[in-house]
Amino acid sequence: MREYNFDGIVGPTHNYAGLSSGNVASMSHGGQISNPRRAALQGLAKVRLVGSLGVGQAVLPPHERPRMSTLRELGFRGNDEQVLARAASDPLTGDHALRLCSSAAAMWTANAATCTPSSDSADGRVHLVPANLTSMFHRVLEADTTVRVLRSIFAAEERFAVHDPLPGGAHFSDEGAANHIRLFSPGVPAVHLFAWGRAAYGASPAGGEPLRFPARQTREASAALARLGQIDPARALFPQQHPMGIDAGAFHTDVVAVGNGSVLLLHELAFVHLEPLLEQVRNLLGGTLTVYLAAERDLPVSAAVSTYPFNSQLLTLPGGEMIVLAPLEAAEEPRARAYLESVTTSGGPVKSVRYLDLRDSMENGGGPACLRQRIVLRDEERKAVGARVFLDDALATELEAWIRRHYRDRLAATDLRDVDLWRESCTALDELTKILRLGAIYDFQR
Ligand code: SUG
Repeated sequence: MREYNFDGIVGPTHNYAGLSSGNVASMSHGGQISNPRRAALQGLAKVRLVGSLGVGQAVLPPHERPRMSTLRELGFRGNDEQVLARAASDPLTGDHALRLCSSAAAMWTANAATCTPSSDSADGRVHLVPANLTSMFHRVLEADTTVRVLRSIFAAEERFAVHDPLPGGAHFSDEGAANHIRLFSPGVPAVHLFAWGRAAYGASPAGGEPLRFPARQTREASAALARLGQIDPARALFPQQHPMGIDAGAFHTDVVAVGNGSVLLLHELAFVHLEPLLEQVRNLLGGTLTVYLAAERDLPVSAAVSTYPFNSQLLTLPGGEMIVLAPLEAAEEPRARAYLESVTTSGGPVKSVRYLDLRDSMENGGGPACLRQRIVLRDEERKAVGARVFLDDALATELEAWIRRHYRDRLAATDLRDVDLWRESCTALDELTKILRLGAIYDFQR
């Protein structure tokens, strides 16, 4: 069994549209000029680094944007050029629809799906539930393409189950693996934490509700994910995201917690009723749980939200020790840096930390952990994948050349209406599906 980090390639329309209420970085950078090429190269540099550490690495493609089919569904008519022009200047809503339909947010593949490894599912298959992302309209648009991408990659049905996204709109609002933590320790079956921020039915949750920002994931969605993954109910826990954490900008669990093996890094405002939860996890793991808990007085949650020390990749290296890949912003915040240093100098399994420049993704609220979907595969499962998505030097070189050939280095809000941007993106993505051997996954290819 090996963990593969499936990173989302940053799309050609990466831009700052200020779309995500409750995501402080997205809200504060709205309107800024973006540099899609630099953003994509930063992402690729991380992919290369993880691959060079001997950790499993793969990629997932961007989605087509602007999403022309959605603009047409919203009533913008005419040829491509006219649709874009009309969506950019609606008398009532201005360019909002165009901004919603142009987001490159599919790059944050932690939100693409929730995955259960075959070792943890009752039927012995790998289960993938593409996230419906119904909390944010610009992200709802990802689900159908994600289904096509995952069904193309994980096509062998005797080994992989790629489910439909959860039905039912807001009641089953699912944000994917950003709210899922899988912990394990040798000799005991894995434990799954499916976190959620609000209850769609019944009395309001014991831990209270956020007042300022929306809670995205519902308890009902989390319960469905555990069922679909066929996880032993005795090993699935459903902690509530702390409403004070959400109100401070921790819209996903992975903004304030990260786990790997039997190691958990988290902020005290990650979950409500934290002590009993950790006790339960420890018992389920046979006593072996190492927790690095950051207290609010040492590392305020606002600082964790603005610098993302927990939105790190906590990786096991081939030699068995662990490394933290954190964003550069966390190195620049003394309390975040001190926290991560305390983890690596504690004598525990985490031996080192590396800081990465992912600023262009960070400015939309996406750190190292957001950019990747963790998929654990057995050797024979990996071999059953026909697509060319697993990283090697040749693929990295081709992807870099592809980015340099097709991506712009400057994008303002007014560029989104440019029909040439749409055409360039289609040309690029069409080429990418050939590089990655994915077949026809985009509307414009069908
Ligand atoms: O859903 N940002 C994303 C960031 C997702 C981060 N993912 C995880 N934490 N796993 C979001 O809020 C901003 C787009 C904009 O404003 O242009 C955005 O969608």
